[in-house]
Amino acid sequence: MPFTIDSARNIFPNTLAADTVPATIARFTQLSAEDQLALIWFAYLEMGKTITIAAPGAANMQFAELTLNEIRKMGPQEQSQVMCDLANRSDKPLCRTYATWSANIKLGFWYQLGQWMDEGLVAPIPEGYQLSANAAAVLQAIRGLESGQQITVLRNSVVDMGFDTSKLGSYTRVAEPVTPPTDMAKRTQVKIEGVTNATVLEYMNNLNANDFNALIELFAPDGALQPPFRRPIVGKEAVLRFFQEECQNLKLIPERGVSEPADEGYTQIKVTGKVQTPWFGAGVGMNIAWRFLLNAENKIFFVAIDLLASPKELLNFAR
Ligand code: 45D
Repeated sequence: MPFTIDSARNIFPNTLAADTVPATIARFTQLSAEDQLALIWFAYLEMGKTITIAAPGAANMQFAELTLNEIRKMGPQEQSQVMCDLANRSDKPLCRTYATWSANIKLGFWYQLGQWMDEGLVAPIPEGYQLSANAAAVLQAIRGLESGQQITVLRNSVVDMGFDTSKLGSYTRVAEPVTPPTDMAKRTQVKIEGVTNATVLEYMNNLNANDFNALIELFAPDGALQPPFRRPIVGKEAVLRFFQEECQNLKLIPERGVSEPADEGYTQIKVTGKVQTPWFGAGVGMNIAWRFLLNAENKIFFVAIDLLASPKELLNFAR
């Protein structure tokens, strides 16, 4: 039977993803806006003791600057209101602007607000703020996660704020500029124990070099990529845009894998290893699986990227 995107999603079904992440986000979303903001603040403070977040680059911040300066000029009550509006996904002009931003611009925006809250330039979380019992339980759940899962919860909560993009109608997406790929001479080559497939190796090397134009040529025209906890992104055009908007300066450190024949001359390959985000560098290594399905022409028909439930999963190649 020929593969469909839907059937491809089930290759290597024994792969255990960190489902605690979407479960925690779902509980978080149920909380009041005040609780959400206070909870992130407390989680962020605690995590800051062990991991350091990198300051976003200027290229990243220029798009949020007008909005940030607007907020800085407001009185404290108005500032708190804006932050609650974002958490409430309200239909307000500022929440609509926020919704047009890429994930990295949203993160940079909150990074700056966090600095200003710390410095007293933006209304802080009131001292002695008491979390509700539910919010305290969610914070406790976040404490129990490994750092790669914690930063994913934080990232997803930020990305979900603001007005609902699906209700925006047509709009212009705002993303940081795409930087040129790494010079050929300076590129690194990955080695994967158990995997010699050229497409998989080039996938890793091109992504590490920010060479998205070469990377996208590894995909079949109707190929798809499924990021952690998201629906597949289908078709070369959409996948390329995703790479340009959300995948600059990642560091992929694949370790090992297995390669097996599948139906219709396809090949399925599972690779596990670590990924670092530019936000935390080597400070946080996320445990990741890539599940590739390559067509008979050795093009990527489907690849899923999973955040793994535990380091133990790095060695799970059962089908
Ligand atoms: O509300 O092969 C305050 C793909 C309090 C591509 C705050 C990939 C109030 C293909 C503290 C101010 C991308 C899929 C808020 C591979 C408040 C591929 C601020 C995988 C919000 C491998 C909070 C890549 C702040 C992966 C500032 C898995 C929070 C990448 C900041 C994962 C949080 C990247 C930040 C992750 C989180 C990055 C910066 C998880 C960043 C997380």
